[in-house]
Amino acid sequence: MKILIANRGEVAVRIIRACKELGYPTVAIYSDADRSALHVLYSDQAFPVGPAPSSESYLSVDRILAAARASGSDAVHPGYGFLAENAGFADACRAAGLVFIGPSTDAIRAMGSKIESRRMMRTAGVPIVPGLESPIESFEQLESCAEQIGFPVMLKASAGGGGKGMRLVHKFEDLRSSFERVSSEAASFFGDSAVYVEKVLASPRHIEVQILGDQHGNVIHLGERECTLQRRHQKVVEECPSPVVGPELRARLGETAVLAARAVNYDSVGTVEFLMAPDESFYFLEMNTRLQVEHPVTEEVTGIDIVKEQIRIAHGERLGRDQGDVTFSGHAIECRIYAENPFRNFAPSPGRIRFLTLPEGPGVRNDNGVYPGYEVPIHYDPMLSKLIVYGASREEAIARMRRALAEYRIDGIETSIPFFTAIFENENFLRAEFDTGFIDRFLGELTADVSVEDRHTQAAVAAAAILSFEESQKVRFPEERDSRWKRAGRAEGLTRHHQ
Ligand code: MV4
Repeated sequence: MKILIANRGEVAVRIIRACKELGYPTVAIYSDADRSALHVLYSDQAFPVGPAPSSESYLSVDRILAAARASGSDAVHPGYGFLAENAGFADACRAAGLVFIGPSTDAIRAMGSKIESRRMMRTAGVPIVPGLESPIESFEQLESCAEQIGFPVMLKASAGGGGKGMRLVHKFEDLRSSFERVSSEAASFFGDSAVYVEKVLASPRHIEVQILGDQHGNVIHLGERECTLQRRHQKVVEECPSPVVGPELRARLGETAVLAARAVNYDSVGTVEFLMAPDESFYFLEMNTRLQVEHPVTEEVTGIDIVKEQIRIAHGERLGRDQGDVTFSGHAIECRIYAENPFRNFAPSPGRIRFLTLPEGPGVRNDNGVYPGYEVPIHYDPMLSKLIVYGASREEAIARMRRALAEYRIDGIETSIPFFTAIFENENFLRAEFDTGFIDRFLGELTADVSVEDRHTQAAVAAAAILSFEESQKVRFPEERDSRWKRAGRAEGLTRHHQ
């Protein structure tokens, strides 16, 4: 069973590892910018699929299918991003006689429409955020809905997701312009102008449940992940379990997610996202019909290899376990390490990695996609690697993450590591007191929120902190550490000793 991985970077490496352990040969694809990427090095075969821009390579269905044909592949794993939730790609793979390692095309389609999925979920008995269940047909309809719900309201594009095509409306006067804006953005970005309105949840958390389903009607859950810490709708830190979810709430979240998955005959690895209010009420947000970036934290706590399960399920195997066999032990945390400069408003920082040593030791896992000497291309998402730690408790995991972040040495490009170092010192984070607004407030506090006379002190302290951080990260090559004289002396000593 030869598997083509239609992706790049750390996720391609992760999938190759699972295939190797299952005994399946792997085929990588690569763009012109990725000839020397790690996933190409680790695969058994590699096929070029076009120039650097992803629209001409990693998003080219025809070129990927041609590579699958040329390599004699039997199956395609889409990873995440790129074509992972593209129903047309799943169909095209299956039409070409390939196993698509993902759910049915119907499930992908149903979950691609927020309005459609809300209706399905309500019918299945899954709680949804109160609001419309059909596209807004006129401004008058929106007016009366918004009055009924009460301000603020949220306008969302049906084809949106992950924070795209969404608008918070605080007052009646802004309703019309916001509606027009979201509708036209939805039409131009997603080719679907359908928009609906819902109630705004105050201070929510983002809690998601990992699902496993097979082609024989079995569905189980692997517990929740805490993904509340996000910056511009990009997750920053993920934890398993959520520090605010106990066994009883976990069981209810899990059962609800299984209900959601069953409603679309879900037959793969997937994730049901919920918004959770401070009173622990939770509402269906969306379902991701793919493997997710943050899957490793669930793997660490359940001991289940989610990628291997996904491959087995796609080949028609039954889930090897039922809900009672799933146990949770300890605590895992993930940091997404990006090639971006947190001191320059997170600007991308592509370039050559001159030096790299990854943290190691007890409870540390790197799902890494780069190596020293590698040039980080400007063309793709700048995530380099994921640092995952495991501990018996949240406290141990946090201590381990601090230790691992301090061990991380990377030179040549800027990374988000100093940002994480600061988060793991924040009192509110340590007490697990945060909502979706945490990161913005935290970044604000780092810069503003100081009286004028304090600013100069603050600036000096920040400058000192940055300098000291950079000093600690400074790379010393082994050659530079001791002089030629010392080494020559040692060699001489050794020679003498052996004489
Ligand atoms: C919301 C919300 C509050 N109320 N919907 C943002 C991403 C998209 N998947 C849904 N999002 C939100 N929808 C209602 N009715 C707040 C957010 C939200 C958010 C959600 C999860 C994680 C981070 C977030 C940051 C800002 C807003």
